[in-house]
Amino acid sequence: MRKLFFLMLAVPCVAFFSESVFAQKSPTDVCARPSVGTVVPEPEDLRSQNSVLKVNLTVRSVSEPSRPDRFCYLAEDGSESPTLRLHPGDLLILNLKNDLADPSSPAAGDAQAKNHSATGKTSDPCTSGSMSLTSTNLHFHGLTVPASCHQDEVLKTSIQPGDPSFEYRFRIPENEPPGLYWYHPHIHGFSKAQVLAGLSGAMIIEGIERANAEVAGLPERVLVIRDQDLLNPNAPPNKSEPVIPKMLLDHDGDAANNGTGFGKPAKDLSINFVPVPYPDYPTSQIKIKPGDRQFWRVLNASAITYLNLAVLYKKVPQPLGIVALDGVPLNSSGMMGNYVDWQNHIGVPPGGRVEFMVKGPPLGVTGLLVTRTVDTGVGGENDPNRALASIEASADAPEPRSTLDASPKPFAPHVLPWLGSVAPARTRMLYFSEKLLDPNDPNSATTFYLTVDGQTPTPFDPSSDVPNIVVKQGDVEDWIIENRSTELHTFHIHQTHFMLLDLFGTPVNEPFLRDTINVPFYDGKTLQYPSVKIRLDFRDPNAVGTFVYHCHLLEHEDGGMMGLIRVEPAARMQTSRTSAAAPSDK
Ligand SMILES: [Cu+2]
Repeated sequence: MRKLFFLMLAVPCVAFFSESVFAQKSPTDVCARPSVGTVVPEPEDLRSQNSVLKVNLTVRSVSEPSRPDRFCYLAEDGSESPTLRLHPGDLLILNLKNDLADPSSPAAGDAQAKNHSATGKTSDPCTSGSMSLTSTNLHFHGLTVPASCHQDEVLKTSIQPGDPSFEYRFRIPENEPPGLYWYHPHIHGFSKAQVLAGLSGAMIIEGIERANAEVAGLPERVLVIRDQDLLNPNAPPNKSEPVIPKMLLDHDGDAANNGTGFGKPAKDLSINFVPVPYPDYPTSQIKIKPGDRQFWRVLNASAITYLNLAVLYKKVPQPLGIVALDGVPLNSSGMMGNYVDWQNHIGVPPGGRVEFMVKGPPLGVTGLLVTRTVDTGVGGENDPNRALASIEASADAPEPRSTLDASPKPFAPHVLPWLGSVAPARTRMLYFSEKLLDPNDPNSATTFYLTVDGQTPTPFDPSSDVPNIVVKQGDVEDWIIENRSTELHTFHIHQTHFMLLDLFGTPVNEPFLRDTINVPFYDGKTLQYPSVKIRLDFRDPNAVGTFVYHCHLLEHEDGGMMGLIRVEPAARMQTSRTSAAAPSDK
């Protein structure tokens, strides 16, 4: 009840918010962002034509005094972070130009670019591996496309300022599930800074109405929720908050979780770039026709913020009909008919996506899209209750730009047996852990580990080519992932999806797929560490290659909470097995 009490107060708070404090006017148009309190804009849609989507994106940045740095993906039409829309089987050709300048030294980017051309030497972006705040690359989160250069390779691929435009070119697999995916940089050590500053965009594989006819004909709305450094870091919490929050900082320098659901958040949130800043959270606006049924496709593109979304009308949580998680329809096992999971709140970890049906409020009622608090553990960041958008019903509200096909042709049934029915080739154990530089100082620097049981905990080493795990393409594996730290982590693996089997050792009934999963924090009391057990699918030949699994809290990933996996072609595995160096592949 206490949570709802706060949310009731969130709307009146808008009246107290002072224009001058939150003024967003920028002296420059580079990476321009909408103002606080404005209508949530729809990202521009770039759609494939004749089975090809050709996109030119430029990565730019701007640094201004007393504002968080802004980085952006700029399309040729001037739009930022467009939504890339393709069908299974379509070809994506994305040319990425790096125009980044180092925010800590405004001229540095230019200087670097000049050096580059002056020496005439450009390192090959495919093999450079040179990663800095001004290097960039792209990860296509959720897609099962090969981890090779110009496709979805992030270990060596690094594009520098001054490099010519870099071409990403791959075909969306015919069997890629329809749903919400996303693109973002994956520069080791700098992912958090780049994503916090705004580098992320949605990608939609079309045809979800062909997978689940319940959403056929619905207007669709893409909502990208990002986090950013606090606009008002020194402001005290709003007086309406019912508890006095602790103002402690955690070892990462963010507001520490105080477990109350209130207080200063570690980061501000924005929704389609409309900021909703602490401490008053003046809401952005979503306009909708009264009672209109819509399909909302929500991406948590935050670097470190967990979401727990709810829609409230007259303070009552509304039913949200979940159709897909992490880009995969919930009914993709083929055994569930037009399954819809009705919930009144939905947790979305950093990197996760949720796609659900929601009905607009009746005329005269203004609803709220909120995120409820997430308890991230004593070592975690504070993710308090806060409003994101007001949902305003009006008869003349414009329809969203895009509507799903009203009479879809169903997809052909899957060729491969459902993952849940395949026996795993082996079971592995991994664990998240953290180590303080000074065990007696909780605010000292932390090293982050994601370790295969039996190996020595080591932060991810980008210069090492030795995989922690070697898998044979065609296999299905079960992994148990423990959390031995006092904060929540989100496991993510590239190139494939997985199914959740157990939580805390108790089986769960989840006949669907994810690509991010929370692993609950250790509270120091239980006899066993919290764990999840997942079943991973390495049957797709596109998964062959070397790629990563990691925590999707980007400061953890940047800090070393990442491991290397090599998926070997089914045939080669037989001959190279004796020489395989991977310690885990016993
Ligand atoms: Cu983590």
